[in-house]
Amino acid sequence: MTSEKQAKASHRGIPSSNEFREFIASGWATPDREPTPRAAVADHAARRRAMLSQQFPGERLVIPAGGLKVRSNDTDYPFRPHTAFAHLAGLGAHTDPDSALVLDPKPGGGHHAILYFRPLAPRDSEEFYADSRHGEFWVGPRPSIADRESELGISARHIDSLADDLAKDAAAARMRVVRTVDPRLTELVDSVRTQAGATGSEQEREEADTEFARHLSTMRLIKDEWEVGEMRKAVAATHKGFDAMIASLPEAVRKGRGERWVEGIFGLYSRHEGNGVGYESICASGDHANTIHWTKNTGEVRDGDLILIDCGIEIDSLFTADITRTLPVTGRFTDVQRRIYDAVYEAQQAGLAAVKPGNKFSDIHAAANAVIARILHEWGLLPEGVTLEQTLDREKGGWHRRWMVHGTSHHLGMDVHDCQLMLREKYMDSELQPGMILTVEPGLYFKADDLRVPAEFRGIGVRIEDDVLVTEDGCENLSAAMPRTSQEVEEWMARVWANA
Ligand SMILES: [Mn+2]
Repeated sequence: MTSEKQAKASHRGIPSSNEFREFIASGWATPDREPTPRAAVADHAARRRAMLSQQFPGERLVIPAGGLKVRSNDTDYPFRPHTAFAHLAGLGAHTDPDSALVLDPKPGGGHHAILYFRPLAPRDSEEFYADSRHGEFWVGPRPSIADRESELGISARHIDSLADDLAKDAAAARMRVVRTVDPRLTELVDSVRTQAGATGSEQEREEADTEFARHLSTMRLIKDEWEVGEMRKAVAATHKGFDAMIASLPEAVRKGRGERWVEGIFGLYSRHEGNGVGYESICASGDHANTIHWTKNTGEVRDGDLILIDCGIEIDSLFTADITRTLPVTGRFTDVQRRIYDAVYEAQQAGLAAVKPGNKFSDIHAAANAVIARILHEWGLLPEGVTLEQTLDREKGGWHRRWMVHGTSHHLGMDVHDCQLMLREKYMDSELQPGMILTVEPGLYFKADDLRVPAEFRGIGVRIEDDVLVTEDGCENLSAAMPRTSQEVEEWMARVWANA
């Protein structure tokens, strides 16, 4: 509802005489704008809101988009709306900061959806020319109330009326807010509830809010047809970015600080194809691949290295891919690199085979891990005397996890770690259902200073990650067009370089 306050700069002067204000407000052509067409996502968002409405009958639900966060002085971080807001409003990257969606209970049941936001200020306002954070002269136009209403098919109101609207009949309706998004709006809801004499303690009300946030997160578990389509676009864009990174590898080697060069190439594609990167890109060459989330990307890319690249493009609807490929910088795996790569590939195949309705989410990890454990056992890396059965024992085993400390899968969608607020037991023990989208990403990590592995293994890290859709009878690998076997990867790289 309100962005973070920026420090005031006192050295800037804008004329403020009445003569100037009249002058700058006049002499502009009348805007000749068509009403914003209804968005393709509008019907899907309406269905999501109807589902939410059924779960919280009679309650007033407040879902903030969030506001601008100060980076330093008078500069802000790029704005990205809260995912629950984007999902339920049907807005994406073009959301205005300080927006909020309210589901207001109707007397006869159901809810009335209202988008609160800061519409475009008229040209005779001071905001137009003097507000460097919101003014049209500074940051460009915003939609009008009518624009948003026609785009989304819901009511829209000025954000300044939110406080009064929330206070109206506040005693009659229980109210919930997603607490973590907009501190000032949370504060407002808290004070309205207290003044209205809401039942329960403050702590109980906060717990009810937390449960609400969890419900919103869980709602995104099954993707509708439109969402699956968006995921396909995100994956296709990410594929293009990978092609470009492969093309850039020789230059990355030559230039030095090659990890940043590769990261930058992907960043270019992410901004051109979509809204940006879905998460900080991991461009990890050589031993850096053994840092699971290596996002510093300060290293060299050297001939003879494997470079592990884990990145995804977030498209304008905010759906993101999350794909990892591990590539030999020269275009050819060495024998030992191939051996380790093929082991991870085999584990990934086992994980993919476990993605089908009826199986549990945790079965994917179990299947991939069984392969990892078996191969590490065959390679003689488990401690002397530890059997395969022992290491696979959930309570007392786990030696093989030294070389793969992360999980194999997570849900994916508008957040790279989608549905993150689900309770852990529910997340892990849930049965896979058609419409879920998740990653399958086993890895093996042999750090340069790992004295428990043969010297030739040290400094090699491999992860392979794909994005899969659970179908009626198994799964569809949405990123199947991106080569995965060691031989296909080599052919892919040769093809990209031949066309470069
Ligand atoms: Mn991932």
